[in-house]
Amino acid sequence: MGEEEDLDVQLEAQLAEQEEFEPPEEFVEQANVSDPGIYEEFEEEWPQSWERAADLLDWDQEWDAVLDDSDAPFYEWFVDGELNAAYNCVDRHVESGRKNHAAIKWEGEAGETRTYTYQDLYREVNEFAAALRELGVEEDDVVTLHLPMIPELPIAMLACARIGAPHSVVFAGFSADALATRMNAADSEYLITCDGYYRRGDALDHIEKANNGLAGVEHDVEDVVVVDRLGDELPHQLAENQHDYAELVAAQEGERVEPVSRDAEDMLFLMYTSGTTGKPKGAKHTTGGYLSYAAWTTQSVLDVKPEDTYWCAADIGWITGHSYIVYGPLALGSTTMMYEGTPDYPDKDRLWEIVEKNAVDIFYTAPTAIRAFMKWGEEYPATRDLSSLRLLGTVGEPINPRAWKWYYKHIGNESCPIVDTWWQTETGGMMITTLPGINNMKPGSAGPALPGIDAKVIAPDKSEVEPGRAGHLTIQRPWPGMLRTVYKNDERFIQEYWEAYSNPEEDEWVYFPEDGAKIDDDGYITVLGRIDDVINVSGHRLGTMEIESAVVGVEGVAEAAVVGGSHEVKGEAVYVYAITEDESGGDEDLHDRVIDGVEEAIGPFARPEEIVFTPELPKTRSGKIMRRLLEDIANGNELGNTSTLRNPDVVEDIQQQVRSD
Ligand code: 6R9
Repeated sequence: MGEEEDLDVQLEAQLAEQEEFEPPEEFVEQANVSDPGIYEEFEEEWPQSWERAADLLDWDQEWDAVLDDSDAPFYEWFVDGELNAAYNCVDRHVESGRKNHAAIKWEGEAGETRTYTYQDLYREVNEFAAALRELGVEEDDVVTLHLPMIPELPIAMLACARIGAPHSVVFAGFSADALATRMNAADSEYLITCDGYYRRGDALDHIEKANNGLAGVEHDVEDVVVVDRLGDELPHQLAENQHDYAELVAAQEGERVEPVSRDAEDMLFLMYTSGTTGKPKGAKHTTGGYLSYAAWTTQSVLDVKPEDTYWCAADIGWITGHSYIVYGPLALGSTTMMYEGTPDYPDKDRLWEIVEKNAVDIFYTAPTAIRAFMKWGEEYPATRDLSSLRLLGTVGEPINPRAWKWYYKHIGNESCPIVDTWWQTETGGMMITTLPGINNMKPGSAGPALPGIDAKVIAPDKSEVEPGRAGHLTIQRPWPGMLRTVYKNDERFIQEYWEAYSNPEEDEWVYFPEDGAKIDDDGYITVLGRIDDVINVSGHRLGTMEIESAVVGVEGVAEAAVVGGSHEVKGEAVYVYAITEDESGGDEDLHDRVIDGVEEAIGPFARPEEIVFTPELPKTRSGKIMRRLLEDIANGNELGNTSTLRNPDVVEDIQQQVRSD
């Protein structure tokens, strides 16, 4: 072994053992936030301290009060303030002399590129806003966007924001049924979709899905706008109320639409997310609080500066893309990257090629992607020049220390801090993470709560748990980016998020995110995962109840239980245990129909990893399915005591089936 190699092995061993990492000095020197006093400042001035976030925006009307908590937990932020989100993300950068700065840099899957300067964005957002108005979209009408990662998606979001019409973006991978469910829940009468898009070189039909979805919408749909992504590759006939996006925009050439002044508390968008029951919840986010919070966390945590090329490799169809591809970076006037395709097409160095080509400064992705990169091998990033990178981030699920260190070394060249950011659809933006210019990093632990955020790990009796012990994560104070309610369901809002740990008589309100966590002596929080019936597959949040109802809907299935089993790359994978109606034990045909059923009800990303047909499900004496036990089976864990079961014999049978697959 050569000397150099020797050294490498030594360094590797050192890295494997190291539990704490300091941010590099060069990073700290240039960081947007590097004064540790910020934590104290936020405490001393709270809630006034949040003006710091709101001050990042231009307001048409200054707020009268930072926080109104008189009707908690229905908090209001920046009371009576007025602003427009599109103005803040587009116009003001044009007005301040940065109109030729790139706003969106888009890479198509097949290598085509498009760059929108702030001026280009201004033009198209105005023209599409004018088109929406002409179609009849009014302020407060919910517009559904079912689009993949093409520039028309953020443009449509901003056009909606400009005219004060809340958008509800439905991830393009969601099925026709899932689209219909969300349009029904939001009473949405407008849909923006596209003919299709590319995935690994194949043209996928999307408009068929839209049409099938529309068939399931219970109210009249006024208009559908169709972006022509595939041109001649997918010829299709538009129905009478369907319009071609490009034609609509062309017809409005040169039109300008005055941005509507929205109350700070007016809804900016709805984002449906999975919960404990089968019905997705519409998280309602506001214009003032949400946008302030997205801008502030983009600046303080992601360290984004106006001259940066910043890339969040998520999909805009999820909250991460809303806050950290669209609203945060554009509010700050930076360049935000968008990539249409998959990370391994045409080859496994695709993302690193994009970083190299665009000299990306900041890169933000999910642990599931990092685990896939690890599996593919370090040779893929090694062939590319990644020296433009300054900061790395992760989001969506816990990151194991090994993956963290791989990311640190092979992507960040041991010179980029990593922010492991814990947050949720409901929180609007990041809540628990290190500030990269201040805190040391501990692989596997997200970090302390952000300034102004009061996170505690507590036991069922509401007492704080000792450091190192597992408990429930709670947030003990409101914050500007929080959801305001579950759309059209205030009761569910209280039930899901506040009931568990609040004390309404004393007017004490505690937010419960339904995650388990532990805290260490330095106040660093390690998030352990969901404690409700939600599983996290490749960073996608899925309700097991939603999947169960899809499985039970398949002809021939009598009963089903769905749990998450751990998976090397996906984090968790979907395990289905199903009882067949005729006790036949299920065959290949039924197996395939269960897969189809799940893909139809939710989408291909929810596809079961394993389907086990069983004559019985393990149940307690009171008749409850023992999900824990099914989880242990999926994970190949030792099973504890099964004697409390009504039917202990069934366990071995199920276990054997899982093992033999
Ligand atoms: C932003 C987003 C939220 C759930 C959340 C938690 C998990 C997110 C995490 C994390 C550990 C992190 N989660 N970030 N767990 N460490 N850094 O992902 O929103 O799709 O609503 O999922 O994801 O379980 O409760 P969402």
